[in-house]
Amino acid sequence: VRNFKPDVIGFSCYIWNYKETIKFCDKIKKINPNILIVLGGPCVSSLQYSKEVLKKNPSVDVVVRYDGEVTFYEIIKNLVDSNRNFSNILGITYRNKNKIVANPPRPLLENLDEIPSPYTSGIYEKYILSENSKHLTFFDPTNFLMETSRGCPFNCSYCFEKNRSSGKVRFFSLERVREELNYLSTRVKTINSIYFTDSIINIKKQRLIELCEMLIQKKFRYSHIYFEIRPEILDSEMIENIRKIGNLLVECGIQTTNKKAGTIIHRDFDENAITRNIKAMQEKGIRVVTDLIKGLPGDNLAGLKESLYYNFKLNPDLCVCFTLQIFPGTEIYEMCKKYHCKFDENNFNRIISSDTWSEKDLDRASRLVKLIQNFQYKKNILNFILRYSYLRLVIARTIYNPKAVARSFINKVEQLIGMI
Ligand code: B12
Ligand code: SF4
Repeated sequence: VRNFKPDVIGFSCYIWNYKETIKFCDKIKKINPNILIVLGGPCVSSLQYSKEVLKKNPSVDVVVRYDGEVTFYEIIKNLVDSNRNFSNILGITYRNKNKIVANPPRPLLENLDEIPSPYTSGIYEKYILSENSKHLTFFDPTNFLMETSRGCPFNCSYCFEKNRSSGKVRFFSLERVREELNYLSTRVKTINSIYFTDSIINIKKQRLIELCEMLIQKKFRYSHIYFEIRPEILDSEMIENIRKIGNLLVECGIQTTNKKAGTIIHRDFDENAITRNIKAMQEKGIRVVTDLIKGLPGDNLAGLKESLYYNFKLNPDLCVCFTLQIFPGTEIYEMCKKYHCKFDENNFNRIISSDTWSEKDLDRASRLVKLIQNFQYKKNILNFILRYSYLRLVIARTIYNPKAVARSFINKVEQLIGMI
């Protein structure tokens, strides 16, 4: 900040970096109070919370709510043209002298292709792949994020998607996705992984099939590909196309098998469809990770044990059981009073107790989950690494990028030692 002397600094806020970000903002303002500090990201995007963020943190000047590209551009343009008059910029909450002002929401950008691609526009190359970016030591430039859609038609009460897009899913055109993948396959030397950020990649069957065809290209056969999927809405044709990718890891949200909790979070457990489709993927050798949430309102220790037992029977490559986090701007945040949910603001908003969960039970649940996950990890790691597709991947990566392979091997050994 002292050397570069910026006029504006923007931060992306997620639940995992929000508190640290605020500390940064305070330090920046001490160095130069004239720097405009803009926050964006899911953690600060809800209307109500954006006001609270500004009220509690005098070092923050503007909060951008939800989609940021056009809004951030307008803020910068406005700074250049009219010197901090933000009254006409939609989708922001900001400080105007001593008042906190929330402008009306910005209508959703319908044509996502209007957003310049970070890859094909050359931005990625300029700032991340170039020699000038060597100082970004925290950043592994062999891992890539790809976004082919935004939004989700479901409305799980713990998730912020509903407020962001009111159930609407918007898509980048497949031509653009193809161009981005072409860019990666021709311009980037090592692609360790591609993580698709789409909330539900299988929301449209034909698109998924076309995407799979793009990924079957030779260049991506040596990279890890990650999809987030709703297993209930898969079918055999989708599964067959996913299989062809070969080195794919599919993450399936199950969250809970408990009926009461499922109703509260608007996520009914469709046992037949989930079991059928996960089994079908496993039979075809697709690696599956299932997700559960512990601490949901309506659920309890006995309910969680049933969810874990169901997952155990499914025998996925990994079952991850997260602790419920209560995000501002979600329905569950509003429901806290009704279900007496207490959460810890100093521990990433993790649930502490509720009507159906005592602190003791949550603690027992955490210990149980740790035990099961350790056991499962040790049991499955051998199956996992002996799989043909994985061995092929490791051999190819060792030839292409021996340093990266050595680094990830050391990480894995450290993890294993930590678990023992
Ligand atoms: C990829 C991803 C991950 C990856 C991260 C990889 C990486 N290198 O970033 C992994 C798998 C590691 C991950 C893990 C977790 N994740 Co995650 N993840 C995502 C996912 C699927 C995509 C994020 C993304 O890049 N989206 C695309 C970009 C373009 O969208 P965006 O980030 O929202 O940004 C837009 C706006 O918010 C805004 N904006 C963002 N920043 C800024 C900054 C400025 C200045 C401005 C003006 C605007 C702006 O403009 C952007 C463009 O419109 C999202 C869900 C989703 N579909 O977005 C969840 C999501 C971000 N994850 C979430 C969570 C909860 C987690 C976990 C905590 C889960 C858990 N319980 O353990 C972990 C914690 C990770 C950690 N570090 O501790 C939540 C965060 C909720 C919150 N309130 O913060 C999300 C939103 C999922 C959800 N629906 O609830 N995650
Ligand atoms: S949790 Fe997944 S399925 Fe549910 S609303 Fe969020 S993105 Fe959609």
